[in-house]
Amino acid sequence: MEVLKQFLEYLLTPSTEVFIIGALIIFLLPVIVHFYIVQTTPYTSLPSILLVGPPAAGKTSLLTLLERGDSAAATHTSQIPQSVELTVSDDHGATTFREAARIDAPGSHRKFLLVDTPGHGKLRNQHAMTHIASNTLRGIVYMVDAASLDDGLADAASFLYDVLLALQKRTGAGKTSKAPTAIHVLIAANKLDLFTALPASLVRSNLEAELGRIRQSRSKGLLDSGVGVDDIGSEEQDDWLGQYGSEKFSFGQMREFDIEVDVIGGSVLDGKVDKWWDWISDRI
Ligand SMILES: Nc1nc2c(ncn2[C@@H]2O[C@H](COP(=O)(O)OP(=O)(O)OP(=O)(O)O)[C@@H](O)[C@H]2O)c(=O)[nH]1
Ligand SMILES: [Mg+2]
Repeated sequence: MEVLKQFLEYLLTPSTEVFIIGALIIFLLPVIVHFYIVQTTPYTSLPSILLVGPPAAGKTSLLTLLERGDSAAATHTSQIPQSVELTVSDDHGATTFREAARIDAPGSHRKFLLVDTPGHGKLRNQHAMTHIASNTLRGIVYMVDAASLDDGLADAASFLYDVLLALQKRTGAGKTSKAPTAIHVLIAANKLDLFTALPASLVRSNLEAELGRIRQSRSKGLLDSGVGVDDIGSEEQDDWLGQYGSEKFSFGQMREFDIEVDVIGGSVLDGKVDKWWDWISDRI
């Protein structure tokens, strides 16, 4: 009892030590509580949609259009990836991107990240591949310029081949343990406002044909060396896109790897991007 009384007396007598200890508690407690809360809440990262494709397809234009909700702004060649946080409404199809850009009240809607990557040959693989490996990825929008596909077909298809093969390997790798979520790919045929633009169905068939040719030439070294299809090891099979040994390539072959490919036309310039937006909303 005596000890307690003395201690209380000591506390209540004004002194420098007591003052300093009191001040420390007052200032440090909020900081400690803050770090405690941050540590215990699980880190939640937003689902993401990756925007890839050859240079000047209109990726950055689409990003700015969706971000602002009105007209697209002028863009220039991207050198670094750029991402914006966007919002989709919970009742799918009910909200256009214009309405979604104005949602600010909390309610039945979800946020996601749209990641724009540079299309330049020297930069694109590194950026695209890091994002494909990320486990927040929900979908890939592969944008092509449908008006210049005749000239750009080889380039557009070879990058698409790399992206699809990376996805195929990602699914394959998960077979042993927990399978990663299926990733859907949207081939956005942009610039349909131009009269030279190919319709989505032709963009699809041209890309499929070119992907088939690329697959053939990448495996040519093997086939020419005289080994039969049966003798080829599993390593070579792993680098084959789609159904192994098939003659023609079609996007339907990717279903075996849980990859669904859709081709939808549109135009960023005319603001005709609602079908793409609906596709994105369905993935979030
Ligand atoms: N006619 C037409 N032009 C468009 C459309 N969308 C984009 N463009 C133009 O295409 C050019 C390239 O657009 P960007 O958005 O910079 O292309 P990008 O895919 O980001 O290109 P990189 O950053 O180099 O990979 C710009 O001059 C745009 O104005 C469209 O729907 N129609
Ligand atoms: Mg860009």
